[in-house]
Amino acid sequence: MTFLAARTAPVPREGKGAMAIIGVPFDGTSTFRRGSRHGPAAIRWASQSIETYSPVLRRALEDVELFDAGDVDVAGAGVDGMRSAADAHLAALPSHAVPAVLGGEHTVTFPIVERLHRLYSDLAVLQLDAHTDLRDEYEGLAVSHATVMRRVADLVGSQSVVQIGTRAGTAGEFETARSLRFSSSALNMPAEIWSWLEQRPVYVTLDIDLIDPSDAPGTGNPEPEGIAARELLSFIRKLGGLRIVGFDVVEVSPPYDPSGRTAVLAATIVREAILVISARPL
Ligand SMILES: [Mn+2]
Repeated sequence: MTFLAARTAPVPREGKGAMAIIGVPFDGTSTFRRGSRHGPAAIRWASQSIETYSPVLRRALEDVELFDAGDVDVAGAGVDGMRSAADAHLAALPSHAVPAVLGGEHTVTFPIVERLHRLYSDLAVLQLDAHTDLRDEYEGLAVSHATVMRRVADLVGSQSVVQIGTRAGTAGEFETARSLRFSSSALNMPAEIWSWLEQRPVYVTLDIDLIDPSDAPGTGNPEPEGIAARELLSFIRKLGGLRIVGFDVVEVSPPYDPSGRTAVLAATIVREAILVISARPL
């Protein structure tokens, strides 16, 4: 099954403004409870239940060069295997295609950012997440769902990372967060952060646990006091002013939400993000 209205044909080598859905069904380092490897399939399935048209944005997915580039093959892979498989999957796409990545645990962000950082040396990363994900090491792993943003910051530079929605982490992580360009538990950014982001290519990584568990219970590590789904969607619709070169929605874990509403929300976020980003081709 493909994402709503997406074509299965290969992305044309020429052109611009194409978006490519990519699933990374990996949850190998999840510690508390696994299940996000089922995220890509659940989000694609849930997407069939929503409209292709956004009445707020007044655009439809049919207006977009949208392709579903399938899942990265991570069967039996550890973190290193996942990283090389994801990199190879991206390498097979034309560089003009904007990746729209469905996780999987948050670790899947790292190989995507690594590749985009090779294409855009001034890449900024906007993280929407309940957790800071800034540990230096976790359970013996340097690259895991709990360290992923530390590794991203090491790669692109702390001053190139903006995190919002973060409300859980260790004292040490919150200390590290002070070295980032911006870090806040709220979902608003000062004008100077917006204008800083407007001046460079941006990758957006969205951990669904940013959302309050009442709106998104299907995730591995739910955190109370979260952002409402409605608030997040209006934030996403404001991202049209940025030059977004890729994004992901990670940590949707279908086994913990028999209602399916977390996956429906994720599909809606992906639709709105695609419509906003594609309205402004790279
Ligand atoms: Mn996270």
